Amino acid sequence: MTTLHNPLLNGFHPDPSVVRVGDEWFLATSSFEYLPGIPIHRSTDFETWELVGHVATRPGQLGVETVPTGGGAWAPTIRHHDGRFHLVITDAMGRGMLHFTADDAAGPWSDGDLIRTEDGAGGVSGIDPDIAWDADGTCYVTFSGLQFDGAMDPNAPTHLGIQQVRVDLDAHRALEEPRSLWSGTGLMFPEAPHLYEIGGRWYLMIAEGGTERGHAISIARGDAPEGPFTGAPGNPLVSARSTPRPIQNTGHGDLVEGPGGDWLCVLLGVRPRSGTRAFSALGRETFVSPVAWTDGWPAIAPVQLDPRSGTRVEVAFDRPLDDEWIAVRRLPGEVADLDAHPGRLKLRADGSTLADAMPVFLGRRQEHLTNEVTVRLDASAGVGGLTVRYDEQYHVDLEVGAGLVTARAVIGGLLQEWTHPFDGGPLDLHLASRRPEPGTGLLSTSDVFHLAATIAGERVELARIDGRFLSSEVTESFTGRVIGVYALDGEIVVDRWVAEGHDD
Ligand code: 6LW
Repeated sequence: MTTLHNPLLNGFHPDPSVVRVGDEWFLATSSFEYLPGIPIHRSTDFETWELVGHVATRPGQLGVETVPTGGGAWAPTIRHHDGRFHLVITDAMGRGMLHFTADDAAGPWSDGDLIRTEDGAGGVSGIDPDIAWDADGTCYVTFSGLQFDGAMDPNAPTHLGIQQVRVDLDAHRALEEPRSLWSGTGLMFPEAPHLYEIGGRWYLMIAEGGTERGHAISIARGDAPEGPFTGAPGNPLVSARSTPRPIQNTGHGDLVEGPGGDWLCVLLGVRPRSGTRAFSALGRETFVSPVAWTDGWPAIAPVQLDPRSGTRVEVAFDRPLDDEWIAVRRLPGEVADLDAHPGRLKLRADGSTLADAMPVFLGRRQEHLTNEVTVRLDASAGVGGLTVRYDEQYHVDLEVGAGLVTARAVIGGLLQEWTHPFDGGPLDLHLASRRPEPGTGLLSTSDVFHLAATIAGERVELARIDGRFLSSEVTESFTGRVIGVYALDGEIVVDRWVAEGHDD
């Protein structure tokens, strides 16, 4: 029996899509404005997952260099057909709806082709594309008809429901105008469609209700890939709405046959902490739940929280960076220099700051709710530090330079700083997320940041900052916390990175 740990992928890994190839499973998730983009994890037992590569590892595969915060790589679908891996995704406010292929899911992947409309004038307009083939080899792209029109009102965007086109994949061109399909039970934002042929029937599974607390998964079935589809009597199959479950916002699922032939559903969720509002510090993560079939309909069990034991990651920068390192709208290799000082990481400032679209920043997803990162850093020749970020407007920094160690909270337009004199040289910076002290009454929060530095052998705590301000609810973010090192002026050198965390 497979042990299903949840989270399946810790840290911000939303919008999961999974495909089985023989006795291997490959799982793709969204990456938004970060590069490398679209991480691919692999497993042979659905318990242990290994990051084997990314789809977007070269400039130009995605157009994230110019996307606004939260744009970029939204919601992939990964499939395997005729011996090749296929991945479709919308590069939101970037290149549009793209199709990538690869012989090996670990890469290299193709440059990505825009899926054009029937008249070839532009790209098919929508998000969350799915790709499926019928027995004749006809290719169906089914997607959510959210329109990124210029006057898009985020609270009332133009949404055409679930749509579908047949596509000539050689020409990357739709063969028809988009057709509307069954679009759920009437909840808002029908999206994340996936089309399956199972047991001689065609199933259309979607998310609806929005990716927040009302998120849900619903399904319909029909006799043909283009429908008509009839909704399941038990819809929604999944939702945590109005429940006290520790995993909320469950939705955006993908079905797959797991080890031993049991069906599974991977889906996104969050682990909010605090009172009735609660705050999801890490953003949307990937979870998994068993599926049981009855009378030709799937039933998906509520996601059971079963976190793995904690982790410790130690990086000495004496070898190439591993694939977990990410940068904002540019590749890590454009900001990280491992050659200038062998065994050390150098970041050279380029005039950008953390408020800019392309900061000199190199980070990793925060994967645990209780977590501490320590870096040994030398800012003798510049200004820089360690930060946990959601985006340009929401980050908490520990900075060294100009004779000071500075703790800083940037929360929307608000800024607060705490300083401690420092006479230079290498030092250890500590950025921790800890559970809040047991308080009185109902008021609490997700976690508390503890910002400290070891100066002259003594650990000095500069500040404690409420962690709610860096949660997906407060920041209105699709991503999650990313912890990394950055340079603002001159150059900084990092000797060691140690990240330890657990989910107790
Ligand atoms: C994704 C869509 C969604 O494309 O958010 O809210 C988008 N739901 O399914 C980014 O995760």
